[in-house]
Amino acid sequence: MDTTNNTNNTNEDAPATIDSVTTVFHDRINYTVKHPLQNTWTLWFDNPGKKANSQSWSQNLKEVVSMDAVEDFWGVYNNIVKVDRLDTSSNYHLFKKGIRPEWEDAANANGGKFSIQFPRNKTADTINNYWLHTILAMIGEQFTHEDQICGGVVSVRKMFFRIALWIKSADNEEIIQSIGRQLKQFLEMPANLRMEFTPHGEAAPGEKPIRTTI
Ligand code: MGP
Repeated sequence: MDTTNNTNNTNEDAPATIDSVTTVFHDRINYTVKHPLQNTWTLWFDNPGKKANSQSWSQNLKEVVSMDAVEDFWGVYNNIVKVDRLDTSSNYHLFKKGIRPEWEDAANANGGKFSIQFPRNKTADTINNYWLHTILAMIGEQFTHEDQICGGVVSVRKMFFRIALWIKSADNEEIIQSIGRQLKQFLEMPANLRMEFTPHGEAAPGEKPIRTTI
C-alpha cells in the first residue's frame, strides 16, 4: 500500500529525514517545512492599568513575539490569553514587523484607523472570533489594498471591546471605503453597522477629529 500521501500520519516515532519535506499536516511534531506568511507579524501587548497618556504610552508597550509562518501563528494564538479574559484597559496589537503600534511610527504617521465597538454585555464570547477573523484577514493578506494595512488592535474597556484596523494613508477616500467594506465583510457585520475611520493625530483644540463613516 502506498502511504506517501497519508496526511494523517502523526507517527512521532518516525522523524523526518533530512531531505524529506514534511509539513505539520504530515507530522505535527517532526515537521520540517512551515507555511510562510507573506509578511512577518509582531504581537504587542499593553496594560497601562490606569488611563494611558501619550507620554507613558510607549513605555507600556511590550513586544511579545514575531511570527513568519502559519504554524507559528497558531502556536502563539493557541497559547495566549483570549481577548475576553484580558484585564480591562489592556490591548493586543498585531502589526507588520518593523511598525510600532503607535501614531508616531513613520508607517502610521499619515494614516488612520477603522474602529468598531462591541458592547461587553452583548459580545463577551464572540469578541474572540471577531478578533481572530480580523487578524486572519490581515496575515492572510485578504484585503485588496493589503499593502495599506499596518496592523490591528483589540482593546478591552470597561463597557466595550473595540477592534481597530490601522492603515497607512488617510487621504484616499476610495481606499478607505474599500478596506472598510472588506473589514465588515470579513467580520460578517451587517452592512448598516456604523464603523468609523479616524485619521491619527490630535485634532486642534476645540475641533472634532475628522471622521468618515463606512
Ligand atoms: P486609546 O487606548 O487608544 O483610547 O488611547 P481609548 O480606549 O479611547 O482611551 P481610554 O482612556 O479609554 O483607554 C488612550 C490614550 O493612550 C490616548 O489618549 C493617548 O494618551 C495614549 N495613546 C494611545 N495611542 C494609540 C497612542 C499612540 O500611538 N501614541 C501616543 N503617544 N500615545 C497614545
